[in-house]
Amino acid sequence: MVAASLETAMMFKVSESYPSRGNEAAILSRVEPVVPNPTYPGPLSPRQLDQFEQDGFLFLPDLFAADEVQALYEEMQRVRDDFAGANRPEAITERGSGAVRSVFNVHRSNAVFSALARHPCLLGIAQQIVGGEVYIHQSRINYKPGLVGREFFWHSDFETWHVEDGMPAMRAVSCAIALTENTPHNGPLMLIPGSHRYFIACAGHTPSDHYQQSLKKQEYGVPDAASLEFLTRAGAGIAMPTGGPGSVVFFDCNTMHGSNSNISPLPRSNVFMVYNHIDNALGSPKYGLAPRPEYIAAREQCVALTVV
Ligand code: 6CS
Ligand code: FE
Repeated sequence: MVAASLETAMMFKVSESYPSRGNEAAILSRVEPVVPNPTYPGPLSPRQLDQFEQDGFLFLPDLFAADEVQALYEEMQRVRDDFAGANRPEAITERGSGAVRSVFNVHRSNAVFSALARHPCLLGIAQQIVGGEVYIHQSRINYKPGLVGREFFWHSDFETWHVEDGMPAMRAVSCAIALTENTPHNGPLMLIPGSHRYFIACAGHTPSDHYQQSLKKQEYGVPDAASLEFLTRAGAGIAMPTGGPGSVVFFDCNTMHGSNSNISPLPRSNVFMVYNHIDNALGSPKYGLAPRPEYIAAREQCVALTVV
């Protein structure tokens, strides 16, 4: 067993670090495998798993039935109404309008979204992709309201989670569940296929308490123009999976993604769950940064999830 655990440790020998937030931008190679154990049991077919491994994301239209999503949609409205004007830290408001932009930590604060985190469709696929037991690193509802929902500039989530949360390795996967129509007009998620194979080191030293700005408008930990052009040309351009409520995008923690502002009158509301391998728990943030709050990056009671 020692050999096996040593082999696993070597397989996930994380490079000294994925340096970032220094003086220079750089394009580095990914260390970890994208799908470490393709034989790990789960709902995805071999072809779907290959597609995820290749592109760094997988779009599953209609993963949830309409009545299931309706319940999530109604709960999402209740959460927003509860948090609107409550001045609670988990609720992030939009620049300018003050509308609710995001509510974090819903997997812990809300029974409906806590059950969603353990839904067999989501949890089973997440375990299959990362190749083991998982816990929730972060959950959030991004409301992107009509007319005032602002953009999320291009970024790799892992770049932020590695530097600001001390996430050791690329062993996490996000899923975005559409709670409203995601159309080409209301600021849907855009991803760069193949970008997950490169780590883009970003220039610029991280301000303290950066999350207080970055969750509204991220300006540090964002890729430079040359790196974005490289990724877009190296891959298949930019993908923009659109679909109705209940469609889901699973994307690797390091896939470059972003979304435009929503100038349509219709909301683009999604709930995000981030599943982290149970052996990839957060360590110390890099460069002496203070740990971010628990509602953004879970450190306590991070136990393996079981399906509901
Ligand atoms: O800083 C974070 O953890 C958040 N920021 C973005 C833009 N995406 C991931 C996550 O929600
Ligand atoms: Fe993100």
